[in-house]
Parts: sequence; C-alpha cells; structure tokens
Amino acid sequence: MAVNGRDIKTDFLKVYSRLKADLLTDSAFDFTDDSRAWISRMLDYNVPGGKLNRGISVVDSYKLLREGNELDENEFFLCCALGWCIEWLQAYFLVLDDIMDNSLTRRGHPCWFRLPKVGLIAANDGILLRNHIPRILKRYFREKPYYVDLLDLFNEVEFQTASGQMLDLITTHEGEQDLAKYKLPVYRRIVQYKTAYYSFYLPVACALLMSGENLDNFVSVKNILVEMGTYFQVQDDYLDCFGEPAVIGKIGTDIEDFKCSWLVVQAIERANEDQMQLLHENYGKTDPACVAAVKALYKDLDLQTVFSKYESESYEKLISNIEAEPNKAVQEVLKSFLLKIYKRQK
Ligand code: GPP
Ligand code: MG
Ligand code: MG
Ligand code: MG
Repeated sequence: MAVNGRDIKTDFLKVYSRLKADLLTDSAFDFTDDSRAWISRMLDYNVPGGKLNRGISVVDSYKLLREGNELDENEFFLCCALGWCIEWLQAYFLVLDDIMDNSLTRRGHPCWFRLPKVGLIAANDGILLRNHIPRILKRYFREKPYYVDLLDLFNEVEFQTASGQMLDLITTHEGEQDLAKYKLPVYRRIVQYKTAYYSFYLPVACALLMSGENLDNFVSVKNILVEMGTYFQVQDDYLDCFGEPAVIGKIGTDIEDFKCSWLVVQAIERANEDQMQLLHENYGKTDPACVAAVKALYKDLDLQTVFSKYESESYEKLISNIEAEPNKAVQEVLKSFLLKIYKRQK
C-alpha cells in the first residue's frame, strides 16, 4: 500500500473493498445469498462513484496535522475508514435526497430509486447505508479514546443535515410557495445546515479527533469551514442551472422544485416589476417552457457575472480568515480544502 504520497485514490478505494467485505460478513445479520447480492450491488452503485473529496480530505487533513511525520499503515487505514464513513453518509443522503427532489440522474447514471427493481426499496437502502456507519466505527474504533466523540460527531452532524434538509423542503411546500421569503439570510441558514456541516466541518473534525484534539478548541476553524460549505452550495446551485449535465453527472431540478436556490435569491434582489411577474408565473413549474423562461431571465440579469464576482470575493475572504488562524498546520488543512473546490466545474 502506498501509504504516503502518489495515488491516494487507488489506496483509498482498496479500503472501500475491505469495508464492504466486512459489512457483507457482519455477524449481527444472517445474510442470505440474495440479501448479500443486493447490498453488494447497492453499495457499488451508491457509495464509491463520486468525487470522493470529502473522504479523501480526512486523509489529507490528518497528514497535514501530523506536519510531515509519515503515517504508518494502520493509521492510514483508519483515516481512510473514517473518510469512507463520510462517503457512506453522503450516499445515504443522496439516495434519499434524489427521491425528495424527484431527480433523474446522479453521477452520470439514473438515481438509485429510478431503477425498476429498486423504487422505494431505496428508502430502506438509505436507512441501511446510515446503519453501516456505526458498524464500521464499532469494528475499528471501539478501543480508541476518541470513540465516543466520533459517534457523537456523526450523530450531531447528521441531525444538522436532516434539519437543513427539512428547511430546504418546507420552504418549497406546495400551496405555500412564496418567492417573497427567498432572501439571503434564509438561504444561508438552509445551506449551512443541509450541506456545510457534513461536507466541510465533518472531514476536518474527524482528522482532529484522530489527532487527539478536543473539538471545543476549534470553533474558529468550524466557522471557516461552514463558510466554505456555504460557498460550495452556491456553486452547486449555480451548476444546477448553468453546469453541463455530462460534467456534473446530474440534471438540475431546482427551478422545477421551487428551490430556494442562490440564483433565484439573486434574481429576486435584482428583478424589476415585470421580471418579478415572470418569476411568479414560471418558477416552480415542470413545463420546460417555464424553466427556459426562468433561465433566460437569469441570463438577462447577468447572474453569471454576479456569480463570478461572488466566487472571487468569497475566495479572498476565506483566504484572509484562514491566514488569521494561529496554527500553521490548520491553515494548510483549510487552504488545501479551499483549493479543491475553488472554480470547480463539477
Ligand atoms: C444538497 O442538496 C444536500 C443534501 C444532499 C443533503 C440531503 C440530506 C438528507 C437528510 C437527505 P441538493 O439537493 O442541492 O443536492 P444535489 O444538487 O446534489 O441534488
Ligand atoms: Mg435537495
Ligand atoms: Mg437534490
Ligand atoms: Mg443541488
């Protein structure tokens, strides 16, 4: 195993195979051939096919926190296992989010629930994916002094994400659709909870716990990561409309779903009366002509330029907050995370 350097993705994926094999031989359940085949296929379809940024960030962050001291094989494995727990969490969220958002594709393939043999079995698969995380943690971390903190961290972040998802969903309620409430503070609250904690804070918090740190001492780091996560979701919203489905691996549904997207918030801030009228008539409709009218309005309002400006301003602000952090290794962790997402196309 190439413990330090070179092809981390290959080594990271090897750990996936080991964790999957563990789960398929978990003695707490008496597997039949069919159930083992189902889980095997469900995991391969939903867990490893993404960018793996969140998972690999645990390994990268831990290495930086060690400031050049090489990781031994076991430490490398443990970092990867924690990284995979985040990828499992992500798979669980996405399987369910795609049902809730009525999405068509994910990572370049039909959403799991769209497969004819799957349908709403996907809801239970989501629950199973979620339950795999404490199975992995128990097997490899039970004896660690930070085991309870780790469990608590995953539980808290899951709670925050589900709460953010609730905010995302109840603002789009049929019959109560109201563009007037789509203002920036409402937006920021939704995305902080639904995306930022699990995508940005969680990987770094895992690396800190493994390094023996107390998370209470890293409040400013958490704030920076939550800000970075907000920037990441703004990119996600932008790409939902202006990204290339072949590149982002999914077809956007935010306009059809009446989402409180960063784009619609910006449009509402800038629209004149006629343009507001157009939004009221077309936002949240599945008719492709309505979707096209909203996209045309976004172009008229030059939201692509507004986004570019937001992107460079966020970057500058984040860099200056990072540079104010006293600990150099922590600065490096935060910068490496930011560089992974700055100007991303997918
Ligand atoms: C991203 O929203 C947020 C999530 C995937 C969290 C889901 C949380 C649950 C508790 C199910 P999104 O809908 O914009 O993501 P995407 O664009 O990838 O569908
Ligand atoms: Mg969603
Ligand atoms: Mg979605
Ligand atoms: Mg999205």
